[in-house]
Amino acid sequence: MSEESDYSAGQIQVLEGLEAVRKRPAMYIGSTDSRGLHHLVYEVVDNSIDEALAGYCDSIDVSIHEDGSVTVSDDGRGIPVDTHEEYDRPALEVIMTVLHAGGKFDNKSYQVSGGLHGVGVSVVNALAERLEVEVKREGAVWTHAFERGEPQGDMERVRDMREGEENGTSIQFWPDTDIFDETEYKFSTLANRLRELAFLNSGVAITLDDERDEKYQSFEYEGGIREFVEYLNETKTPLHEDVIYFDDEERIDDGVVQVEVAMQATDELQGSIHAFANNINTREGGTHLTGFKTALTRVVNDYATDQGMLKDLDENLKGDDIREGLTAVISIKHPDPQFEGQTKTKLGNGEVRGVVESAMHENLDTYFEEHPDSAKQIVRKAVEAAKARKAAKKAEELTRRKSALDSTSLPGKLADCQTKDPKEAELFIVEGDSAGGSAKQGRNPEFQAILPLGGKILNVEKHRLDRVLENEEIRNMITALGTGVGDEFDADDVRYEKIIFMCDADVDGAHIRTLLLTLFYRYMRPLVEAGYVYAAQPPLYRIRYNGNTYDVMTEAEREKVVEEKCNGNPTQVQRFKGLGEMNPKQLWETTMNPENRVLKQITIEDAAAADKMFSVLMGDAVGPRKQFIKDHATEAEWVDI
Ligand code: 0RA
Repeated sequence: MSEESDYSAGQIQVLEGLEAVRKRPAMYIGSTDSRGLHHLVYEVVDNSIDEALAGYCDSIDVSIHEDGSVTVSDDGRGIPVDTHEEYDRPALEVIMTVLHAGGKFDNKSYQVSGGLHGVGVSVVNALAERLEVEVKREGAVWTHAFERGEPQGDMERVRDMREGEENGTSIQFWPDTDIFDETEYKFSTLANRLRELAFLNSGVAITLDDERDEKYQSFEYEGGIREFVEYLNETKTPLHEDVIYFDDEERIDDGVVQVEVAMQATDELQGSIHAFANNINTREGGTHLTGFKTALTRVVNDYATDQGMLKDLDENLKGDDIREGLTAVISIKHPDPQFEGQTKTKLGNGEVRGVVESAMHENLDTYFEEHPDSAKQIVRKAVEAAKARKAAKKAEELTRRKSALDSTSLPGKLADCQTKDPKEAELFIVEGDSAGGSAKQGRNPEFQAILPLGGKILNVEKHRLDRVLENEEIRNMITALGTGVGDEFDADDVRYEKIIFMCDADVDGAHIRTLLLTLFYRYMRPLVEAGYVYAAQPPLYRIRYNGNTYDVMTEAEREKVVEEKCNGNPTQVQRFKGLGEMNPKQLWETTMNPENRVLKQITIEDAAAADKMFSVLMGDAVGPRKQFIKDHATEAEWVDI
């Protein structure tokens, strides 16, 4: 008898199902890169979390082993081991091999269920070179192994459970190296998601043990998303001590929607609102977030009006005013969530909007009545934001050029170029008036414009747009660019499609370049995204040998030139300490002439990194600042501390 004929019709279907997963893994887990790899762990953990939500499990342990495999263990009821009638096989085998059999295979065991793709643990099995399950249940220990989804022998009853031993499930899997481009698990990636899950499911203890280099973390938060907000605000300055928190639930047609909200205002300028649905981070937002925002704006405005706090502001607070510096976590649990959007992280269920709105109205109103000090802090902060918004609006209008051809309004310090074609025109933003002078003499005036920056520009991290625009250097720059700023910003009006920061190759130069990057990232991001922003790379050394001249950027290059071009002979080396040390001709030859120069195009990641660095370095919290400096000590490209 051939092996195939052992298979029943049901088993053939199972094999076809697993084959489909292996053929198109991305359809089931999103991708086969590092994200997909990590998703395997999340999928298994989600099953344990479901068991916790059903009230049967309170600890989950994840281990990364030296051989690249991962084990997820929980103290839930254990995967059922009795015979599944339809398949006439142990339920454990059915759950591990039948697509979507998961936890819901018998008349909806659970109210709610997570899992971004909701695909179930059989998908993990199909994409694992090997997977071993151990279940403790019904007084015994049961094991079954699989390879690429296929059962290896039958489920075995290994032994009786010992006294005091708890029910539970333990799943170890080895990701299939034929499927995944990347097979190395990252501790921090797993830790971040597990921490998030522990915040979202209060009382569940989750541990992560990395046996590869003995890293270990455990997460357990009795306070749930209240503690999540405290964690997010750890490096910030809250404006009221308490974290505002409520939970509520509402019946809908097919069950109950649970709503949980936690929030706390800080003195930051950036707000951060995190919305989750069934433990999934809905980065694209959705109906729960919309309901939250609408109700927040209403409740805060009503309270502020009642308290007479909007008198010297002749309008209502806008949503953006209220959310400035606000940290919030919204978590809803729904019996049948619909995920939409590009990355399937947008909650689509229409009824949720109203559910969250009315939960907010009832609970936040009450909270404000009972905690007037916190309520007033939130309103004061929003009023301040509204005033700044109005002041900025006026300043924005001042920086707006009247028309594209109107050069009378250009700043006096700008030496403009002759061409009016933005595609050809270059603007050099130069550190220091003396280097600015050399650049003006050295440039090609046909297409190169020069704008010197006198002192340091204002730190944009610490101030809102109204204060930023009080700074003359910044106003000059925006006027020269022609784009306007804020609501008035229009990238299509840009007068130069190459905007080149030219700063000294020293600490101050790095600082100024970082400030400029932050400014562009915050207020003129489309110019960075369009690839219009560059950093000039002035040389550090000029080497002369045998009538030849070599300009080099780094110490290593200097050594290389001396070795290769000068045969290791002693050479005449000039070190440029700053742009100001180069004469106009040198500046042209080394840094400005398109034939020789090296420009570094600024990517959005560069700009975001600069922005992040400023938030941390200039923020009020000392701990994160020290940590940041430690972490980045070796890669101090933009800053020198
Ligand atoms: C199906 C049904 C039941 C539990 C589970 C699956 C289950 C799956 C996993 C995966 C990891 N840990 C798990 N724990 C449980 C319900 C069992 C019952 O009704 O007793």
